[in-house]
Amino acid sequence: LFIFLNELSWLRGMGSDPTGCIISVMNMQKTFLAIKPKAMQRGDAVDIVKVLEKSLGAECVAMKTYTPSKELAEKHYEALNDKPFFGELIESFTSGPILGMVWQGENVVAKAREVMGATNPADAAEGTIRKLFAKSIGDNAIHGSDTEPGSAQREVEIHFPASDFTPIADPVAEAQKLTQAAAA
Ligand code: DAT
Ligand code: MG
Repeated sequence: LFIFLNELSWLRGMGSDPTGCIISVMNMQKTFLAIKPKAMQRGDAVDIVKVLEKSLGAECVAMKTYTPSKELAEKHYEALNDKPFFGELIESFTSGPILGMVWQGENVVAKAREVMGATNPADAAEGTIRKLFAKSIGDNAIHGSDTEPGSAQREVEIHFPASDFTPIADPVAEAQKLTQAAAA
């Protein structure tokens, strides 16, 4: 299998690096996820990261807390700037610290959307993060990149420019540490 994959990568002109080849064949992806300010304020960040770790089957490769600037929020939500709720959305996203994360794994963009649940928590399936932690469509606990091509990569670049992505051994402990520091 290994030799076959390596040949395939060569045929596609992707070079002969076996790791790069397997990653491309397996559809390895990164996605940007963020615990939103209101969920942070309710103290739900660590419990949400527990769900991600348990259900996503992926690795967290970057995590930080920060309060998004208006400029960052407007860039992040650029595609929605003609919506009637855009003002509220920006105000809410910039209202306090978020826990921004990059998760990496096989098909992780779509998997994260599944684990998050529907945008409106009234429509979210049982066991999803939004079913468990969201209060309303405007207070829906978590952001995750959508599956439009290029969307996740764009958001990773906006929120984590020039980062070297290294697996975090214990994302739950890291979230605990960061959220305590942000609250202090
Ligand atoms: P998602 O966050 O599931 O990707 P989206 O990209 O369509 O959903 O919208 C971004 C955020 O905007 C969403 O998480 C909450 C807010 N939002 C969406 N539709 C809304 C609405 N009808 N009223 C108020 N806020 C809304
Ligand atoms: Mg979206």
